[in-house]
Formats: sequence, structure tokens, C-alpha cells
Amino acid sequence: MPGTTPMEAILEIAVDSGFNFAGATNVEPLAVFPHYEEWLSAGLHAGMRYLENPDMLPARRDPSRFFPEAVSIIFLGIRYPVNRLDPLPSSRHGRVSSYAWGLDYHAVLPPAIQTMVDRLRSLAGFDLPFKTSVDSAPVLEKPLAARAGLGWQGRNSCLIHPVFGSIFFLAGLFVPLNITGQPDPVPDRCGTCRRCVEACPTGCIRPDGTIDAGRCLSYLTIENKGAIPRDLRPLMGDWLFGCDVCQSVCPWNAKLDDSDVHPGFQSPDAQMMFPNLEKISRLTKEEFKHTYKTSPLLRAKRKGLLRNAAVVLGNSGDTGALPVLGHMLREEVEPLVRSHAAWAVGRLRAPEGRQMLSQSLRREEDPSVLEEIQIALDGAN
Ligand code: B12
Ligand code: SF4
Ligand code: SF4
Repeated sequence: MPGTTPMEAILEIAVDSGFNFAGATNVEPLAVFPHYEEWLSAGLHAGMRYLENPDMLPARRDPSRFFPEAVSIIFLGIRYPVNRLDPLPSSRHGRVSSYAWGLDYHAVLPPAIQTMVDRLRSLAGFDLPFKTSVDSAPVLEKPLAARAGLGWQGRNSCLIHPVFGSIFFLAGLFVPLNITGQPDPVPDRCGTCRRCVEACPTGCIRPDGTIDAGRCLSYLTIENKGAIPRDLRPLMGDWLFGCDVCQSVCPWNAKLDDSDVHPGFQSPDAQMMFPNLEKISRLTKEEFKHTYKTSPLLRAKRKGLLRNAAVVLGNSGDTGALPVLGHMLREEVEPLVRSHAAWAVGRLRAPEGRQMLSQSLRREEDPSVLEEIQIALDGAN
């Protein structure tokens, strides 16, 4: 592309391939890595053991270890819809993070990256080797993308682009191309704003702008495969899967228009934004896999999603949810789900709930469920 700089040419290819913006950085070690180690030593990564894997720490510190042939990392941003926190259709529905309203990024990003690489190869004139990092690779994507000039890390820890806000996925493309010129860093523009800190339902945004993952609803409802700590269940409110509060309240996302969001991430129907919890509670393993085969909700697994549905029903304050919860308590095969259903029944504080719990106490055999039933009975009415 005559007359354009390498970065301008890359940006054009990125946009043609389906991304919204792009930047590039070198593979020098990350100056902020010690803060990552501090975060790990404080145990703020909760149950995500892969983040502390000693074999992967060198690449997190020094991105050249991730792909030794790389000279530059092209960071690509691809937007998903903004969650405006619209009211639920009814108290029998739950709320899903907007990153999960459409297809899983595993279905959308690889073909977009492949198009990008094909175009880069024809531009470079050789069979360019490359390696990608999207979420699960041992790469600290936000600080590296900030170094690529794509934005600053806000108080909520997300990378905020001055034009595209923070509602996007990042993908890193490691290439042996020298994309010259280090961009100027985007200065921190959070200023005196603290909206995310004040709005976070569990207060898990720390003063240094990192997250206490063990209290973050995104972790608790998706990554966490066990019980949700009892004291945090009421704070989940209506969040069935993920959480967008700290980004939805951010002024940098207020004026975004979703017309240029990739079609794969647009919501096909309201059922994905606000799933019906009764339907979820009755999904068999096969139905669950079939319903969510292309959706990020698959990651929570059936038992995680039903566990979350029980908590949301318990938080609804609607005793009309008791028959659904009673069904879970009686018929559900997973003890994790029955135990959260017991909690939810107790939380609704109704005489018929107490009766349900007493009946289950006589029938139940799993010690973890029995414990929850007993606690619920002690606390109910
Ligand atoms: C683990 C993880 C999570 C965890 C922990 C979140 C977190 N903030 O750390 C959980 C499960 C909670 C999570 C949630 C979400 N995640 Co996530 N997550 C990741 C993952 C895999 C690693 C992040 C990580 O390394 N965290 C460790 C902490 C320590 O890093 P950090 O907060 O960036 O801290 C750095 C700086 O703050 C700095 N620093 C810290 N202290 C100090 C002090 C000083 C003085 C200085 C100078 C610097 C400094 O150094 C730190 C180390 O680099 C990345 C993908 C990746 N490979 O990078 C995606 C990623 C960050 N997640 C992403 C998304 C989309 C989400 C959610 C929005 C999903 C949802 N709606 O449910 C939420 C957002 C919640 C939030 N507010 O962060 C996107 C973010 C895109 C963006 N615009 O920023 C990423 C990049 C995935 C991707 N490829 O698109 N996530
Ligand atoms: S995703 Fe939700 S729980 Fe997690 S930090 Fe943001 S507002 Fe808090
Ligand atoms: S809500 Fe305010 S403080 Fe939080 S990330 Fe956005 S601008 Fe920064």
C-alpha cells in the first residue's frame, strides 16, 4: 500500500478483517510484571491456578518467550455490545454479560485472525509465521495492549480505548515483522471518577486498580466450579452469567453505538440476554449442550449455570419462584445445584419454603446439601 505507514496498512487490514482497531508494540519485558506477582502472592486470583503456573510466568513477564521468533505484537480490538442494564422481562429471568449474548469468541476470532494473517502474508510477500494470544495464552494482554497505544487501564482494571471504550475483546498477533515506531502511551483519563468502584456489587475493585477475583461476579458465576460463598450470593442480584456493572457505568462507554459491533456478537434474541430461569432449571445435560453449543455460557457447565439460576431466583424476592426451586431441590441430580436451591428457598422466607426444606431434610443424603438445608431452616422466617 504505497504512501501509508506499516501501522496504517495494518490498521486497514485489521478493519477489513472484522476488527475495530489495532496497534503494535515490541516484545520487550513488561515493566508492570512485579505487580502481577504481588497480585498472585496476595491470592487475588482465587481458584484460577493456571495464572500462577511457574512454567508460564516467564512468558507473562517477557512476551518474547511466548513466541521467540516475534519482533512485534499486533494488538487487535473487536467490540461486543454495550450492556445498558435494561430491566429484566420478569423476576423469573436472569441477566447475562453482553460478551455472551452472541457467539463464543472462539467461533468469531480465529477466522478473523486468519483473514488478517492471509492479508499480511500477501503484503509481506512471504509465508509469515505467527502465534496468537486470545484470553487463555500466558500473556498479560491489557498492559501490552496499553503499550501498543490502545488505551489505559481504568480503575476497573479494563483497558479503555479513548474512542471505543472498554467493551471489546483483545487478540494479540505475534509476528516476526518490525513494525517501527513506539506509540505514545494514552494517559490515564479516569481522573477523579470512581463510578465503577462505587457501583461494583461486591466491592472487589481494589485501590490499585486490580480486582479481587474471588469476589468478582464474573469469576464467581463463570470460572468458579464450586459453591458460591454464602455471603456473596445476595450480592449476585440478578446476574446469571458474568457481570458488566463496572463497565456499564463507565462514562467512556456511555455514548458507544453498537452498529459496528461484529454480527457474531450481536444478540440473536432476548432469550440470550435474559434467559428464563425456569427453563434453565429443567435443562438436561444434552439439552444444555445443544442450547449453548455456540455460546460462552457453555463454559459455566450445566451445573454452574443451574447453581447460578437458583441463586438469582433466591434473590428475586418473588415467592412465585418456590415451585421451580422446590423442583430443583427434589429432582436435581447435582448436589451443588440442590444446595444452592436450598439456600434460595431459605432466602425467600415463606412458610411453604420452610415446609419444602423440612421435607428435603428427611430425604436428602448428601452432607453438603444437608448442611445448606439446615442453615436455610435456621434462617428461614
Ligand atoms: C484472569 C482474567 C479475568 C479474571 C480477573 C480479572 C482481572 N481484572 O484481573 C476475571 C475472571 C475476574 C475476569 C473478568 C473479566 N474479564 Co477477564 N481476563 C483475565 C485474563 C485471562 C488475565 C488477566 C490478568 O492477568 N489479571 C491479573 C491482574 C493483576 O492484571 P491487571 O488487573 O491487568 O493488573 C496489571 C495493572 O493493573 C498493573 N498494576 C497493578 N497494580 C499496579 C500498581 C502500580 C503502581 C502500577 C504502575 C501498575 C499496576 O500491573 C498489573 C500486572 O500486569 C485476561 C486475558 C489475558 N491473557 O490477559 C482476560 C481479560 C482481561 N478479560 C476480559 C474481559 C472482557 C473480562 C470481563 C469484562 C468479562 C465479563 N463481563 O464477565 C470481566 C471484567 C472484570 C474486570 N473488571 O476486570 C478482557 C478485557 C478487555 C478489556 N477491555 O480490558 C481480557 C483482556 C480477555 C480478552 N482477550 O479480551 N477476567
Ligand atoms: S465485573 Fe462486576 S463484580 Fe467484577 S469488578 Fe466489575 S462490577 Fe465488580
Ligand atoms: S468508571 Fe470512571 S473510574 Fe471507573 S474505569 Fe470508568 S472512568 Fe475510570
